[in-house]
Amino acid sequence: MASPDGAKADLKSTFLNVYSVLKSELLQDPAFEFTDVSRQWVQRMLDYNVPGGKLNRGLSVIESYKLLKEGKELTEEEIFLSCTLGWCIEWLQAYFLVLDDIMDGSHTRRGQPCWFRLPEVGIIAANDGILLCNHIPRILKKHFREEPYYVDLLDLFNEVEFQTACGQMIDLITTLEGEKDLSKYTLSLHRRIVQFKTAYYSFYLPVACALLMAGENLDNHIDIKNILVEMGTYFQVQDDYLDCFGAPETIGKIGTDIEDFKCSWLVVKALELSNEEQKKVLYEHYGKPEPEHVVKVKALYNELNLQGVFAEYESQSYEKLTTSIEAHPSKAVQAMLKSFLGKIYKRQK
Ligand code: DMA
Ligand code: MG
Ligand code: MG
Ligand code: MG
Repeated sequence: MASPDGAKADLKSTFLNVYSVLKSELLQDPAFEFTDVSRQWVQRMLDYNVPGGKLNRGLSVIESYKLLKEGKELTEEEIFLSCTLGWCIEWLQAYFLVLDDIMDGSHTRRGQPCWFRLPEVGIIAANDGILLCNHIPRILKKHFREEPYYVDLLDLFNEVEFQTACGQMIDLITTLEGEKDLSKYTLSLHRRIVQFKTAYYSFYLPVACALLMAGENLDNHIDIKNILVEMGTYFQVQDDYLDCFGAPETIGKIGTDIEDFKCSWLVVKALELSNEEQKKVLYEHYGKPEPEHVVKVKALYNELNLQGVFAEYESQSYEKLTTSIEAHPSKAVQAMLKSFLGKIYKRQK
């Protein structure tokens, strides 16, 4: 019998093979007359932005579908279709990240320069983002048009895209010059931002895809959705934490939240725990691009022991999530949600 690690590697290589298939279909798309130059551009843009991440979101569609099928052997067709939906989520992620990096003024992503930072790309990256987004309905049309759940799938992607864009909007407009007011940075604002910008597309979407493939009606699974949104919130708190305390070599990106005046979980906690003196430090130095200001903010985070506060939050979230998962009536659903949680608990990247 193959070892669990071997099975994992197999799944990943199957998944990557499906990427090559989807990519070549898009590069032969009859709706556009590709020239060699334009085909090469798209090919390079896809290879640079789509497959280089952890692939957790994409892989979890297949894993979730398997667990929902309670160990029944999947057909070739089912494997291909679940991988394809996994890639649609990775495409969606690539689309949001290409644009997010422009808007956040980031420098690196997945251990390489952000796409828009390449001198020959620059602002063309904005249109590449649009292309990535447009690829999704093309992939869905090609492979799912005949499926009974096609309309629900399109609707799901549309809804989740809209929610994510709204989350990005509130993430960005809270940082506007003239609005720079730390007193509005509360846990409830933070929750709203991260629920919309991260939780729906990163956690709910993969499982919702698996549920649709399994013939389920999503309206009957609001309880699963609620747990996944909680998990996604915890995941984005980790992202906020790693932005400051993670190792750039490990997370593949250099944090910009302090410079960008982001409503990060860290600044919200810092505000909660600060005395008047410490609050002054935050008001003076948060959201300024120069390193001397960033250093001051980081020193305050250490003084307030935010690493310890985060560790406490992390174990509490894990316990709470485990309790809600175990309250779910279906063992298959429990297994699926637990595998999801296990993947992100105490992640370093
Ligand atoms: C990212 O939030 C959210 C989306 C939808 C891309 P973020 O800017 O904190 O992400 P990152 O830290 O990866 O730039
Ligand atoms: Mg960002
Ligand atoms: Mg952002
Ligand atoms: Mg971040």
